[in-house]
Amino acid sequence: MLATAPERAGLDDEQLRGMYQRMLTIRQFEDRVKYESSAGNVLGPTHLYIGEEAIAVGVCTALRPDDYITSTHRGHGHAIAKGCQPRRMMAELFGRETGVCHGRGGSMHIADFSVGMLGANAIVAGGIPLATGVGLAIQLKQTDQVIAGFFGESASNRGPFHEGLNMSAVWHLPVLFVCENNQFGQYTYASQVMLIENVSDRAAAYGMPGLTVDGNDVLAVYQAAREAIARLRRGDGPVLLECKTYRMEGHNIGDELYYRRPGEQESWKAKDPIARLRDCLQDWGALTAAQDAEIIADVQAEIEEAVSFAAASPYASTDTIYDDVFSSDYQVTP
Ligand SMILES: Cc1ncc(C[n+]2csc(CCOP(=O)(O)OP(=O)(O)O)c2C)c(N)n1
Repeated sequence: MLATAPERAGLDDEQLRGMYQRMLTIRQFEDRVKYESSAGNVLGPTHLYIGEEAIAVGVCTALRPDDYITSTHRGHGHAIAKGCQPRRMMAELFGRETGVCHGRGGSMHIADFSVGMLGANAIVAGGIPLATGVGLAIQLKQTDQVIAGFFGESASNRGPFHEGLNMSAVWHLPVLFVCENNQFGQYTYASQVMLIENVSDRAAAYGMPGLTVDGNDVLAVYQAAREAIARLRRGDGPVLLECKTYRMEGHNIGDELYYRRPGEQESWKAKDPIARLRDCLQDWGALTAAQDAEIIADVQAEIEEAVSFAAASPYASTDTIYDDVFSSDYQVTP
């Protein structure tokens, strides 16, 4: 069942505007990545998060700075929501030395341990066992940190999902499993490859709570995540949170979307998570027209600066290309 959040979810005006700004930052970052990719400046395959911003921001707002996340091939939004700098991410996508992984990782391997972003992952469901392992590490260290592991609904059809959830449940690990159900697995409708409507139903098989929320409602996501995280910090074990949304773009940049049903994208545009939050904030008197214009201008300036920074940065030198890729003990024979 879709859960809904009570108005404002206990957040003050500034916190609500902060969520709005982070969602806009993700949207503008992604719009610009699409443009820069067509201009030939972004290296490697790239998957956009447009339309799914409420999930990353809702969950990460409920986390503490010292908590962790794992991510997916569609990970730019998770990274920004957890605190990665857009300029260092853009530089990473441009393959530059100033990138968050010194230009060696690219879009699908962004990681920034300084903010608890433990890594995007090109292997579908690859982040799930990692999140489980981090949950075990937290438990052994006896801190009250938690980890949120993001993944798509198609990942829940793979073995690591089932192993990760079972092990986490048995050991009561502090892992929030966040399923982003955007209704597609690459070029296939999820409904063609799974016969259940809600991925959250799978939680029952492992004896953990499962919940489905409207993934285009940032406050519903935030509230569900906050309650789940409180449970994790008490040591009561993991939760599976499914957020229903829609992938507004193709699977990757360049996907021509020949398989998408006509009219579908347009109907989801009416549920755009950013416009929806903005309308609510305006209704509640939490966002004046002047504040909105200022936030939009700030975000635009930040993304513009990120591109300038990336474009002006040097590519990694071939002399150091293996640095930060292999351990210093590992001998690479050219
Ligand atoms: C183990 C594995 N199998 C297949 C692929 C190819 N692949 C990349 S993304 C993707 C679909 C993933 O769908 P989902 O998990 O729902 O995430 P979404 O792309 O919708 O965010 C597939 C099949 C892969 N990267 N890894």
